Amino acid sequence: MNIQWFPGHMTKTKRMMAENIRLCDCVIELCDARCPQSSRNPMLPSIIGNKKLLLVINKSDIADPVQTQKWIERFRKDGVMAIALSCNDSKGIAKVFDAVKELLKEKTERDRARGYVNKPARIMVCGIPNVGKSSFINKLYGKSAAVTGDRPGVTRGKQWITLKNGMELLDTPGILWPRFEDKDVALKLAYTGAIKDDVLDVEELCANLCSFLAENYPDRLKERYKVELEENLQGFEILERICRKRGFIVKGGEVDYLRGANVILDEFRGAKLGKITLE
Ligand SMILES: Nc1nc2c(ncn2[C@@H]2O[C@H](COP(=O)(O)OP(=O)(O)O)[C@@H](O)[C@H]2O)c(=O)[nH]1
Ligand SMILES: [Mg+2]
Repeated sequence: MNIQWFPGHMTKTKRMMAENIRLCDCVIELCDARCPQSSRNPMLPSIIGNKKLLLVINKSDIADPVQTQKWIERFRKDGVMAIALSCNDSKGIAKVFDAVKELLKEKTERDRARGYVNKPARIMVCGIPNVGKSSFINKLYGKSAAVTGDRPGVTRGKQWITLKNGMELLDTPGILWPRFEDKDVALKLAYTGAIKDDVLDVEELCANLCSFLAENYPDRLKERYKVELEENLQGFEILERICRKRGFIVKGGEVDYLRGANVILDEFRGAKLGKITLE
């Protein structure tokens, strides 16, 4: 989470990732179901080249299911195989393996025709910070994964883990930098916690989130914070109302916006406001 992404770092990451991807048959990119587009790194397709890509829309347990389904269809229309997953759910991993098999079907057949039977599919996982890479890898390992150790041609220190179904997984994920060139994207990433909010004005961030919620999920705000939301209420006004309702007042009767903002952001990230999608 503390990685500072500067251009030199990005170039290095890109090169290392390209080296690793060359060793794989399939790249699994994780994105956040609450903002599937904003949580992707647009550079990835260019370094994947002709390797197969599976997009796993993670954290679907805390995103709006209707929107998640729409995103899956949208990605598929764009030629990207996408599936929804939650690492907090005990099920779902079979879907991932089925999708990988489907993606690699032609390659498997080609290998077989050339006499390579049961050549293990090699997978690597990548995604921006906090998207769930470690959780996902643990889920892929399941209960009985074996470390297969270094292999010829593999960058020193790289380890392949043989999964229960025989597929091989690179044990370290590719950490992609988040997109922050676009303010709208940066805001969504900050709401979800993918960008640390100490680089942003927390009160302004929360006021923006309040505006979004008032427009798209007003009932959630009303229900959670027991506030009235008449039309055209500005983000800061909503934040103020919530603060007053919760008694976040400092000496002298001033509204403690910062405290309110931290609480609302925490509650949003913890899905206390229900399953919400930001785009
Ligand atoms: N609700 C929910 N939280 C998840 C899911 N996957 C991961 N997380 C949480 O997201 C945070 C970041 O996960 P982590 O695996 O460390 O992400 P990484 O930085 O990409 O390795 C942790 O608090 C996880 O518990 C998921 O499917 N649903
Ligand atoms: Mg991690």
